[in-house]
Amino acid sequence: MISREDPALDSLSSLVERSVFSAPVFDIHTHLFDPAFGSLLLWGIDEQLVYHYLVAEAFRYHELPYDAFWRLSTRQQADLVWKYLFQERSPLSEAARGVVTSLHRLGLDPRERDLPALRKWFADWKAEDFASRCLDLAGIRSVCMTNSPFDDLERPVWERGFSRDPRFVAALRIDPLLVAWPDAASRLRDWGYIDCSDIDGRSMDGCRRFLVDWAKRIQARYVMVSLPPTFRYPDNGPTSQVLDGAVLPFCRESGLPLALMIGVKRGVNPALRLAGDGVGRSDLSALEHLCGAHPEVRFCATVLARENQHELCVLARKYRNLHVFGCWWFTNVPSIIEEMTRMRLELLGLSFTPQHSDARVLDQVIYKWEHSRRVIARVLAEKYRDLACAGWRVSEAEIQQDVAELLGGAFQRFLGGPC
Ligand code: HDL
Ligand code: ZN
Repeated sequence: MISREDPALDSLSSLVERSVFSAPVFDIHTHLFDPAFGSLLLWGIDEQLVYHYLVAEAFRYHELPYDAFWRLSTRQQADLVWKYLFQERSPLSEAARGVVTSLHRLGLDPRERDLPALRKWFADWKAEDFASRCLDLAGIRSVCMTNSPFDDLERPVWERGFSRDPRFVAALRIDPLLVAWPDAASRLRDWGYIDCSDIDGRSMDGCRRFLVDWAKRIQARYVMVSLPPTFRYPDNGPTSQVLDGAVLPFCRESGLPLALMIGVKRGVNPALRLAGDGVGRSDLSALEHLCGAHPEVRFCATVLARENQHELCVLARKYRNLHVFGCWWFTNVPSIIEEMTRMRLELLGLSFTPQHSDARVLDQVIYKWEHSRRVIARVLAEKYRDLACAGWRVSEAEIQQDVAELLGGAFQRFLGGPC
């Protein structure tokens, strides 16, 4: 047995950090788009500054009425965020520090506080070149988009067709089907899939045809939905009915996993628009019932409340058709990433995916992965040290194999093959 202070372990942390920082990542959930989507792919300093995390934070420092802010141009909104979060005080929050990290890794010095000069630097880039630059700096080999047929800007691009950038894979996002059936039904009726919005055999057959068509069109890797803390399953409501009538049969027949993101309270402060969503503690018995009642369906899950994280890990130990992923949204901060990753390693070994970026702006992948890799490396080194003290020393090759599992390998296997 060796002690934690054994000098032989000194090199372990740097070896683990080197392995984590050099491993290519499969970023399994983002809001980025293939450059073929044009302006839907957000990038550059102004888009970074008007990221809804930063807009919400900046509102805490000014009295501008919400509507007055929203009437400003993107550039004017960015000027305000820059003033309140970067000029008048230190950018200490995770999202503000992220802007600093991304600019620094792109070779820019944000300390110059010269927003016009930053804007000029970004203006010289083309989107597809900048995409390659950001993915290279972030060490990303594959990005999973969030693709919703209900998005009126995105749908026409898919319907027109385009040659795909192989680095950008698709996930079929279906929230309206499960949380706003009446609205979804009227769209499905417009598109000729159903002729009546009652939830019955006919409409559910139409809904399954819609899922088959769109999963094929976008070559979806999985199906995804975000659900409120009040989500219950089974119950007599439309969510359970559409799950049982269409979504679960489709996932069973297609073999596509269903990714559930549970715990979001949409529109807690509607005046903040995209920044106005909140978090609630969920009853994970709904997930327990889903995994138990449908053993032939594969479920991925991430939950938004810190209080739900331990029971999610325990649930994953009960059901091998449940894959835990990411530190979603309000848990995507170093203090909670560290706590969650340590808990998951201790309860699930390497059978989970510790992180996804959830990036909305291309530049963000640089900071989101830099910050998360640092935390994951720190926790992993601690667990390898514990393992060494128990009498098991790992080789560099074994560390690299474990890290590849965590940064996309385990998820790819759960998906059923290469992404
Ligand atoms: O529903 C989701 O996919 C969330 O990630 C929301 O898009 C949220 O606004 C977000 O960007 N979180 O990081
Ligand atoms: Zn998201």
